[in-house]
Amino acid sequence: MAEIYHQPLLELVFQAATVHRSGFFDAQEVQQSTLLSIKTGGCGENCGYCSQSQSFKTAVKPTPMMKVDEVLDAARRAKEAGSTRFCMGTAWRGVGQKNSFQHILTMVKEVSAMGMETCCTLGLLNAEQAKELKNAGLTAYNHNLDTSPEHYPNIVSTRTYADRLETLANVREAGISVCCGGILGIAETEEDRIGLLHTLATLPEHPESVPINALVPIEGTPLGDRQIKMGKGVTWRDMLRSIATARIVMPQSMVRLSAGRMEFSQEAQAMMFLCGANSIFTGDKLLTTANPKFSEDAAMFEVLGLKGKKPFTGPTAHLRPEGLAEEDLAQPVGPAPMAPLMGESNGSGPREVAF
Ligand code: SAM
Ligand code: DTB
Ligand code: SF4
Repeated sequence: MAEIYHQPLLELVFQAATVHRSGFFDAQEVQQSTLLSIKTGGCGENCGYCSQSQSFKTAVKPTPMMKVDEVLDAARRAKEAGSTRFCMGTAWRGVGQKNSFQHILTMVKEVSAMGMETCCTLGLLNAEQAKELKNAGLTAYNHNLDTSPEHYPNIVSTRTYADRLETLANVREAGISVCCGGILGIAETEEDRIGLLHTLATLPEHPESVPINALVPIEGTPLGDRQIKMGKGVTWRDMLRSIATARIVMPQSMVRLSAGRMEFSQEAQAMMFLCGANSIFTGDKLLTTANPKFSEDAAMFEVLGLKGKKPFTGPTAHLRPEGLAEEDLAQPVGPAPMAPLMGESNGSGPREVAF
C-alpha cells in the first residue's frame, strides 16, 4: 500500500486512471449526491474537527430535528436538480432509543419511493436498528473511520475505533451498503493516511463507497483552529494521493470527493476525477458548511465532459427497490440550479463561471 501511495505523483495518477477505466465504471460518470443535516448541532461526541459537537464553542446553534415533510420537500428538489442519492445526517452519538428514529424510517421509505438512493449518517447503530433501516429501504449507511487506528484517539475520546467497526459490521450484516472513508487535515501523518486506506481495504468486504474529505476548518474546534493558525490546509496533491490510492486498492468502490471542494480549483478537481473520484456532493451546503454553487458544478461538468450517474447502478445495482420502474428512478442531469434546501444560501446569488 505504501509503495502504491508513494510512487511519483503522475505515475500514481496514471495507474489509478487506468484502473478506473478497466470496465467496472463509466469514467465519464460522476454521481451527484445531496446532503441534508436533519438534526443539527448539540452532539455529545467530541470529534475535534466538528462544528456540531457541544464540546466546542462554534457558530452552529443546535436546532430540533426537521419535520418529515420538510425533508421530503428537500429530497424532491434535490432530485429535480439531478441528484440520484440523498443523504440525511444527524448530530448524534448514535440512534439510541429516540422516537425520532421512527420519523427517519418514514423519511427513508418516502425518499426511496422517489427513486433515489438513500443514505443515512446517524452515528453508532446496533444490529436491530440497522435491520429497521434496511426494512425501510435504506441503500447506504455512512460511518467514517476518519483516520488510522493509531491516530484515532487523538481525534475523539468519546468513542473508540472498535465502536465504529462494530457499527460497520452491523450495517454490513443487515445488507445495507457501507459508506466509509476519512478526512485529511486532522494532524495526521502520511502513515495515518495509508493506515486508513489499509484498514478500509482489508475490511471483510470493501465499502461500496469511500468518501475522502478535506478538513473544512471550523473556528472554535481544536483541529479547525490549528489549521487556521497554520494558515494552510490540505493540498490538492494530498487529496490526489489518497483518492488515487483508494481507487487502486478498492477498484469497485465509489470514491467520493467530499468536503473541502471550495478550496480546490476546477483543474485540481479534474485531476481527482481523472484518477477515480466518481461522486461529489452538489448543493450550496454540505451539513453546516458551504459547498460550490450549482452553476459552478454545472459548468465544470460541461467543460470536463462529465455526466451524472444513474441510481442503483454499479455497486448499488443489487439494492434497487422492487417495483420501481425505470421511469420512476431519479434521472441524472448535470447539476441544475436548485432552491436552497433549508431556505438559506451560502451567500450571494448564483454566479456564472466563464471558461
Ligand atoms: N454524527 C455522524 C457521525 O459522526 O458519523 C454523522 C455526521 S459526521 C458530520 C460525518 C463525517 O463528516 C465525519 O466522519 C467526518 O469525516 C466528516 N466531517 C465532519 N466535519 C467535517 C469538517 N469540518 N471538515 C471535513 N469533514 C468533516
Ligand atoms: C462524509 O464523509 N462527508 C459528508 C458526509 N460524509 C456526511 C459530511 C461533510 C461534512 C462537512 C462539514 C460540515 O458541513 O459540517
Ligand atoms: Fe457528532 Fe458526528 Fe460531529 Fe462527531 S462528527 S461531533 S459524532 S456530528
